[in-house]
Amino acid sequence: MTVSRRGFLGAGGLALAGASMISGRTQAASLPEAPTMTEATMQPPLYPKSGPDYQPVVTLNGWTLPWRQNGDWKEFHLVAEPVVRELAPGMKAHLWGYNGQSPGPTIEAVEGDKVRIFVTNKLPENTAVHWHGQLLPNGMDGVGGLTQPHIPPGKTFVYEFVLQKSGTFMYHPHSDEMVQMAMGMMGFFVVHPRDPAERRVDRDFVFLLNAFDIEAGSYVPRVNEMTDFNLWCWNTRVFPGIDPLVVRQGDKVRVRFGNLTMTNHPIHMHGYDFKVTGTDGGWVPEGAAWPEVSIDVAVGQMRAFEFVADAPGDWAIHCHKSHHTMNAMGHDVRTFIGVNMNKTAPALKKIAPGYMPMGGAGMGEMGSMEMPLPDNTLPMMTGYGQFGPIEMGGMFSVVKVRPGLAHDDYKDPGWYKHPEGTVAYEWTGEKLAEPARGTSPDSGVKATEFRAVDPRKRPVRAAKAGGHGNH
Ligand SMILES: [Cu+2]
Repeated sequence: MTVSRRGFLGAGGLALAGASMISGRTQAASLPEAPTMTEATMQPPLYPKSGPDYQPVVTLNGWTLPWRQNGDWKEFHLVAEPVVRELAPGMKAHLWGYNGQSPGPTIEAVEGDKVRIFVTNKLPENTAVHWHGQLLPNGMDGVGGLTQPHIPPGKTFVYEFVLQKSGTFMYHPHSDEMVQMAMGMMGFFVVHPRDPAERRVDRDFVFLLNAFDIEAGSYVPRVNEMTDFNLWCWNTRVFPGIDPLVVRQGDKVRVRFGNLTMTNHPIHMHGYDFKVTGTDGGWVPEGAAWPEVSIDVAVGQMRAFEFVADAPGDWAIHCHKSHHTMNAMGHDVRTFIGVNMNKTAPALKKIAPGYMPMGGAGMGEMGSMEMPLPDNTLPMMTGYGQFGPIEMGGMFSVVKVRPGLAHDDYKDPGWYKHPEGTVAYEWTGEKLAEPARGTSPDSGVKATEFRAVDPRKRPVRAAKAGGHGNH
């Protein structure tokens, strides 16, 4: 794990604090260290060294926040601060986050734990942290102005509460919330059951859905945007920058996600049906878990689903809103499908030198196109698989199910080697007859031009040809 130490106290100080058995606030006199992460790559799961056993989660392109045990209390230290986050190779964003990254580190603990979370504010404005979904004393709920004073720049506040139940939670600011969430401030919070056998899985993946509006060539999101975002992210990453979900064949797998964007996302996984087993309100009773292949997650909600990974392969997992599997795209581009661009291009080139005709046969060609881009932006769709460009961006990744992996091996295993005879293939046998619908019998117009014909003129021509009035 690449964790650099901020050095709030040395190793000696840590041992001294750990040995102290004084309970309550006086113990908080010494701050626990606040580790920071400098990389956007997935870090290995953090196995518990004491207390009840559990299968730790892995955070896509993220990490779990180390803690210290201090008497009865599990102590964490979050630092709210400006960060630089790589969204995918080729683009970095200047955001706000926690402990070096956006989103912040995942907090993991166990049902019944007493947690003490220090929050240091290194932002240029007030902040506060809300523990989304947790049952806690009102004054620990983190709503600046309502349940506590805002945390001013440079100050550290302490949150203390007992984890009432296991499940899937988030944390995010409740202080200048619109700006601070648009700047990337959020994190995952997982509470494991006290009984290690309860709801046990072999792999447990977590990520947050977030969205940014960053103009091509710039670094800072436009925080006032409400609908027209151009970067649809999982954990502040876009495809092909999102980690694959690497799974050992036969494993029981859980995927949990929370939605902190301004719209809903139907998350769809290929190759499997799965059971929806959790919401932010808690676990779905086992007999009531329902089957899906897509599960919509509304704004502010979380969902968890589970499946047994019995089918090996490279299975796509993505948001089913097709605009959300695109990177920075202009939404004011006109549709040219069916237009014969060879006819219009010469005229357009006269007024716009360098104009490139495209879109007449769809936009898939953009997946393989290498065009000069401004600094610090990403192609609209990109990412290559073993058979060519995948033509995706944004909220897209791959569940890679492989036999024989070690139980804690999350390394990308490369592309799936398909057994012979199991890949869709080109028909090379007898040539098929051309379908009769290829031309219009009345006009003689070629199929490629057909839809570009002015429809107002067609009845006239049809009448001249006679007979076929019934198209
Ligand atoms: Cu979506």
